[in-house]
Amino acid sequence: GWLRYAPLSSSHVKGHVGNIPSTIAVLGSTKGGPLDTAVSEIRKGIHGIFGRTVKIASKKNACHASNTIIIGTVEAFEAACSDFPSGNQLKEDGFWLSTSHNSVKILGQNERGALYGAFEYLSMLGQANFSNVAYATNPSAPIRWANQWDNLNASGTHGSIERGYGGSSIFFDGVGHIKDDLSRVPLYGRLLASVRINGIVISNVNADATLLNKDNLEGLSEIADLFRPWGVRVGISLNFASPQLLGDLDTFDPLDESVVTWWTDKTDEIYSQIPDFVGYLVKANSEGQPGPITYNRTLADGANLFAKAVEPHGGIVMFRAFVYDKLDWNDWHADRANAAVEFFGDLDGEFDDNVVVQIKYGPIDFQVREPASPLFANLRKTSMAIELQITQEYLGQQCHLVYLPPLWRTIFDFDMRVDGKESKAQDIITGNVFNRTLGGYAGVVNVGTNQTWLGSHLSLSNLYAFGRLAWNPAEDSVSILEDWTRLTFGLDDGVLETITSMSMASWPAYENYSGNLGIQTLTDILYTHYGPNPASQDNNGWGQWTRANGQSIGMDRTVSNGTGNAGQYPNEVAAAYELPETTPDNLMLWFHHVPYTFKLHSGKTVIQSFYDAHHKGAETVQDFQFAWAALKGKVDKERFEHELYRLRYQAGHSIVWRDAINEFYRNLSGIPDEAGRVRHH
Ligand code: GCW
Repeated sequence: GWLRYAPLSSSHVKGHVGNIPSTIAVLGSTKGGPLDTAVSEIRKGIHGIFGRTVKIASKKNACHASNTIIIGTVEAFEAACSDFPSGNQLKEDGFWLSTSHNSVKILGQNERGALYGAFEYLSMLGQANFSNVAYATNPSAPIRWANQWDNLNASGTHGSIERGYGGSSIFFDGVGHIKDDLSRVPLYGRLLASVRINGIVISNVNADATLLNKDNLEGLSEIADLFRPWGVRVGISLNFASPQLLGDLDTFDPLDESVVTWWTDKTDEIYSQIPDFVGYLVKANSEGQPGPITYNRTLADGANLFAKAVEPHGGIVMFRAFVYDKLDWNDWHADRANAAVEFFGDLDGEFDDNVVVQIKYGPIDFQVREPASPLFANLRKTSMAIELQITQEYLGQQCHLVYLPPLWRTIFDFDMRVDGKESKAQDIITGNVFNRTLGGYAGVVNVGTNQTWLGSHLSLSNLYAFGRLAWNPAEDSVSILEDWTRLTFGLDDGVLETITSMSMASWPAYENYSGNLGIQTLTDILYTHYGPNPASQDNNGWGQWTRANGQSIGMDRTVSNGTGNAGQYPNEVAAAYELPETTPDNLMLWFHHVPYTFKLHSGKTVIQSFYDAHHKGAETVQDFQFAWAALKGKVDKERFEHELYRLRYQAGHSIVWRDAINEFYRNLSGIPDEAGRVRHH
């Protein structure tokens, strides 16, 4: 990954090596916690980058030692040394970093913060950044979690990780147990900690009740022990019907006394083994999963059941808003995009304080372009987290390079105009708009046993960027990428330039060759979620409809004539999405059903825009393989060849996409490409 600590060339370090402190003084506990990890990481990093050994200074002289890195918690610093006024600026997990004249101070609000500060310092050194800095930094929100969709049993889609494209699970053996060999776990913890992720849910939201059996809870506790030194707390997904599936109850009604007792006991059992267990993630009444609605109870009743069980232990319940029913395709007014607000809108204020509603970024399902979920603007008295997908489920499954932060930015930056005031989605998620103290980010990740972690080296920039954005959602996509590139591939300008420009071009290109104008990805949605299959969207109950016929295309989500979805947004946004005139081209077919000959703001017709975009997208990625090939000798052979293979594949597959989509709509509409590029059979 990006934690290579590769040696820097002498030209980069010239005149600076002497300024790297030769000792490290540790303030605070050193009992195998994150602070200990921070110290060994710094020693490892400086040794790797500069070939120098950093000695541990005695505690006695710590406060006044020169040529020293002082690391610890603010509390320990104040106890041992002196008041630290800047300590007041720190929130949970925050840190202070100062580097000047041979002296470095890394002070965390807690041990985890100190570890984050250590990684930040190493990130500077790894990029040959020797500048003097002095600043405090804090997370935008307390919840910064990875969600793995790992299965205990190798069922479901793609082996033992649902939507896994980087090998099988590092946690489960595929036949119902936790693995004996957990050696990848601390390495994953290290990656997560380095980008300040503080929690991980290790099991699939399509949950298996047997994770709660005695053996597996013991294994879970081993996993928690391996993540703990990295400041990563462990949680699990729950199967709502566990009291019946695993226990011997004949009900899982959340209001039934025996069910409440079952969950309370089970939760106490977990906490007796894992005192810092972070909490539960729940997918209920969605895609065949059991839930409270089975017993005519509300989703809030369901969430609060678990919230009460974890509350005495300080745990959190992440309750997913991805709840929808299959719909009648013949009903013009039916709309899956309405489901989240329909299911959750009326429950605002009904959730316990330690419940966080976890909302996918858009109203459907991780598509290449979606408007922000309207639910963000509809819950004022409920804590919320955004669910992003690092896993490239609909986005090329890690076989295509698609750098995702520019997509995420469209959501973060979107101003929902709640009560007619600025209310960007990113400020809602952090809790700032509605004054919530909990909130944050869940990133679906499919790290597996593959040596590259995700199946492709370049996909890792998305995991790195997720952490960076969860800390500060206002960060710029390019600067995150540049840091990642230098840490991953070194400081060569050509490498930096190539990877940056390719990555930044990749999501727009993927949108262009898969599905533009807000029509969704047009991938196969019935089986693989991979490759083009525009016909699969319609004529079924899944509600990812395009409503394409011979004359027209798009979902009519207007209030006046359609599904009413535009009306779920606050007034100003609703008014804009209600009319084609004020809807941006990139969401035109998301909100409007129009003829293929409809003229967009760009001046092009819908159909011509399809043709042009698909050619342009495929053309863009043809260049990637050549740009990468030009880096021969600048990237080690193994990674060079691995990526070259991937990018060549992507070039070919983009042409498959281009022709499949363009031919499909040319056949359907009977309108030829003005540029005459479409093949005629
Ligand atoms: O996007 C769909 C995926 C399912 C997934 C579901 C969800 C875990 O295709 O594989 O199930 O969303 O997010 O719950």
